[in-house]
Amino acid sequence: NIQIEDDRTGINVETLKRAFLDNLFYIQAKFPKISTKNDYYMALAYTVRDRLLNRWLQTTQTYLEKAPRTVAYLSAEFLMGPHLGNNLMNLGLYNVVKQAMEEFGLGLTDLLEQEEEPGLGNGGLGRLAACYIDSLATLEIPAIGYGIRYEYGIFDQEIKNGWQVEITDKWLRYGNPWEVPRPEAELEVKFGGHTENYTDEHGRYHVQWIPFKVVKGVPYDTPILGFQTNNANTLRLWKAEAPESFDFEAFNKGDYFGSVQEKSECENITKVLYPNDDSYQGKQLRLEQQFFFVSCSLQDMIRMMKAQNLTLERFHEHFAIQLNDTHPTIAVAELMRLLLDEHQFDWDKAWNITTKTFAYTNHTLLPEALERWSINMFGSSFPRHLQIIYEINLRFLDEVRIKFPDDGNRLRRMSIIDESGERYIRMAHLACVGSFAINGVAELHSELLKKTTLHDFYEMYPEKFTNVTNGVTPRRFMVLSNPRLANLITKKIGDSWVTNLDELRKLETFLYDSDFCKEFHQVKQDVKQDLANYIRTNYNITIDPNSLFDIQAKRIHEYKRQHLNALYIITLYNRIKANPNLDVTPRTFLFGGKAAPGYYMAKLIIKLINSIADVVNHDPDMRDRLKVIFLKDYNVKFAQRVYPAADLSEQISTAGKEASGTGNMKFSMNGALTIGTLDGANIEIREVVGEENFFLFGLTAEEVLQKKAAGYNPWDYYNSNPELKLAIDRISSGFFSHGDPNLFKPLLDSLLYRDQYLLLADYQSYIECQDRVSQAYRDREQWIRMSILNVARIGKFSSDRSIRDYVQNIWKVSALKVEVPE
Ligand code: 26Q
Repeated sequence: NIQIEDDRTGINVETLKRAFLDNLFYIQAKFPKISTKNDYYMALAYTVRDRLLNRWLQTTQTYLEKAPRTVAYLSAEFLMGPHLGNNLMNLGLYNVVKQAMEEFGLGLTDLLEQEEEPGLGNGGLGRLAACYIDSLATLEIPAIGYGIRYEYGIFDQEIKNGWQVEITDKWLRYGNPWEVPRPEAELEVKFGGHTENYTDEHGRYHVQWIPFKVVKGVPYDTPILGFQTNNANTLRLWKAEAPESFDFEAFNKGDYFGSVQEKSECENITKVLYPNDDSYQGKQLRLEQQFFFVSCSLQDMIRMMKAQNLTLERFHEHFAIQLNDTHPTIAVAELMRLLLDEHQFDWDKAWNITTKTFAYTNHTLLPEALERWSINMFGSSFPRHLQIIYEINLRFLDEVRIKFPDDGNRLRRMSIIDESGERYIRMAHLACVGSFAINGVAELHSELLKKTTLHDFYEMYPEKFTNVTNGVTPRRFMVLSNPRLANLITKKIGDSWVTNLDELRKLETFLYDSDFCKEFHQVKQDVKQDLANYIRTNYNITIDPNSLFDIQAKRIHEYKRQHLNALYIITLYNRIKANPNLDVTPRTFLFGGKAAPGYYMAKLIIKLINSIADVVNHDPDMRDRLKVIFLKDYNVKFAQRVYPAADLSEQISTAGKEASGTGNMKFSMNGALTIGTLDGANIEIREVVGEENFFLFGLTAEEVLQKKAAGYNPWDYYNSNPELKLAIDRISSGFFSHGDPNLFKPLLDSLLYRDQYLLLADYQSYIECQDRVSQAYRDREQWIRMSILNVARIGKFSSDRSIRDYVQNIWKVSALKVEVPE
């Protein structure tokens, strides 16, 4: 007795099966017999998409009609991860779809594996944007994510002979069922050229920008479902295309190749994501990417207000625009230009609107990561914006002079234009001047911003500064990625923790419930077994699920100190070689992460880890007590396998360098204990989980500065610490490089002659701490209790809390519940 329902919306098993076959036939154009796994994935993706469209369109409609205050999250990166599983979970369809697929003999996990994730980001900053739009939708807050639809996302990483090799990420190869192109909503973006002045019929003076070229921006929309709500917000990503209006054929008569070339130059703008993370390069194309998506997004917002019959005088009341780092900061100048030149506002009115619209999040203190654009380059692409920025700067410096008279050095330091040599625009300064709020991403980071990088701006505008500690979504990083743990938790405390993560505290009641502890331990063992199986299948290496899984997964960077971890591995290796019967706690060291393709030292660190792995994994003296594996192509999809399986989370950056970190939160949420420095959000994690449940080591941020000021000499540590010396000598002897003493020389020279990130200073503290970890792991019952307490007390680090902080302290927006008629 099957219920007849609409094939596009029905959610019982029979209807889902019918809809699936229907999509396989009508969209993939395949019979089951000749279908590939990917055909099945696509058919299922469309089946799920059909079932979210009504929520999405109702949400769009409701927002349009009610015109609520809306958050626009501007980010050059959105590192979304796979959509299918997330959407199934949010719709509450996971189990019924799993059953439907099983009745076809298809495994849902197999189909989920097929999805090629949109890797439209580098790491922390891009993934944060993805967590935030998840929480915005779940909290039913009207919001739009604006970004770039890169044709090629972050490169795929392969490892050849121990070295990283980059492969183009062709994520759109098989089509993207989650996006909807909206060519009817295209916009135009100008580049280059010059400006002209004119006076209108009222005698008013105006400036007009005559561009050298015009590029079309086409929006591609992706629905972002909230967790079990009707609200489905939009992620709107812009693709650059050549405009037809610009008649290349006619313009370049006889020059067919020339005209095709100009077209493809337009499309280059959104061709590829820049793969640098925390180090900036002054490339013109990158600047053009930033302006392109910013201009499209601002024009889009203005258009929406027009469609709602709202006056632009109220732009700042209708939109709160968050700048995800300085990457979209040219928005300050572009909104001014739109208001001044295209909507005839006077300066003061335009500036009032602009500075009530923007809020700026800073993600880094590293000076080499602060964006600055050479005046010549900037002016050649954006002549009008350069004028506007000069004017902003003149007026700003007048303000500084009033507040701090006779302080020429301060003026030079604070100027938006760096005039110390070749002239540059300092984007962080523009962001500070143009925004009403400025925040760091963890308490320490926000304090350091006020004390160091943005100190002058803090003295100028103390009221603008706040902190919003980062958070991550427990939907993707617990419920979806670790269903065993999620089910156990729900069995004990019900399921409301998923949207109210502080409720995990209730788990503390079961701390001495031995059945619960056993089950909790069993979950961890099962998940570790899963990862071990994966590694056996994909790497042909056997690892012991009873060993301590010690994981460092993040972008490779010297400040993150993957090579400090490597020095500990070598130390353990040396100890076992010296005494093969040593009673050591078996450990499996797992690494994952990409290096920026131009970052030589980071690539050498990958080679070092792989070289150590080669030796350690094949040395019979180790008797399988030590294994080292570098897991290739770490991305969101793979991260979801990794976090649940960790016993120990490595968060070992030099204090004061990691703004926040977010992997630290994801590991801890899944019951890993942290070995970490007092850096970024580690400090706050330790505060909430309790210092007895966190392995702390290393210098503090303050001590790091003192040590450097006092004339730090790494040789002192090398010469006085025999284990450290032995570890370093192992590398320099060529022991890990088939006798070649030169291979790792650049890395060792950097450690011994400079050691910018104080590995040698922190070495002893780190290995002592690691030895405490090994001891602690032997008392498994106590370890499990520490692990449970990490989960129970991690509620603060839900991105729902972060978004509530932004809403209350910065954006001042309200939720708007969407009704969906049956
Ligand atoms: C800038 C200009 C040109 C090319 C690339 C870039 C660029 C791109 C990405 C610069 C920086 C990034 C990414 C930075 C990043 O991911 N920072 C991390 O942000 C996380 C979220 O706040 C923090 O948790 C991390 O501590 C921080 O390193």
